[in-house]
Amino acid sequence: MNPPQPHDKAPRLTINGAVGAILSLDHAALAAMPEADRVADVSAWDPARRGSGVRLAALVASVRPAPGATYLTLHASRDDFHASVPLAAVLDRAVVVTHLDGAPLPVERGGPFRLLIRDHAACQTDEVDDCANVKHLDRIELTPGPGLDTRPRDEAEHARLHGA
Ligand SMILES: Nc1nc2c(c(=O)[nH]1)N[C@H]1C(S)=C(S)[C@@H](COP(=O)(O)O)O[C@H]1N2
Ligand SMILES: [Mo]
Repeated sequence: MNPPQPHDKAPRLTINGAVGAILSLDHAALAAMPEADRVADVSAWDPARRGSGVRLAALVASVRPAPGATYLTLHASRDDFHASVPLAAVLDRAVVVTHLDGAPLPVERGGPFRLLIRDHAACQTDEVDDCANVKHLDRIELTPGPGLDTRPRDEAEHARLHGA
């Protein structure tokens, strides 16, 4: 891959949809969030994951969700992957992983931003499953009811996705 060109914009995480205020943050802004809103080591949540991040609840609170916003629709434009999960079910148990060893989370690790849900269900067993741990996350959309969801719906689709 070519090195980033000077005109490349720093990646941003946008939170929009049914909100009072749209938020768009780069790595520096996410790193500067209050200590209480950050998770210094996500391996405490999931031993298989590394890095630091921001509590989903803090990001959602900052945008002032509309009363009717009941779902979070997570968008990864990089590979056109999307998942929509009930807001109440994930709000207090998810973190957006933003950094690894002080640098932006690499793409190979699901960066530049990646959702991580604590105690998620196994793939395809629940609305809040491992498949909802969206990598290359660039937009979190608050939606009135379920939004776009391209998670694999059966074993064959799942195998195809992971084998790709
Ligand atoms: N952008 C993006 N995020 C994604 C996927 C994907 O294909 N694209 N696959 C999902 C699925 S089906 C699973 S099970 C987990 C796997 O995460 P891992 O590769 O870190 O184990 O990522 C989820 N997040
Ligand atoms: Mo999955």
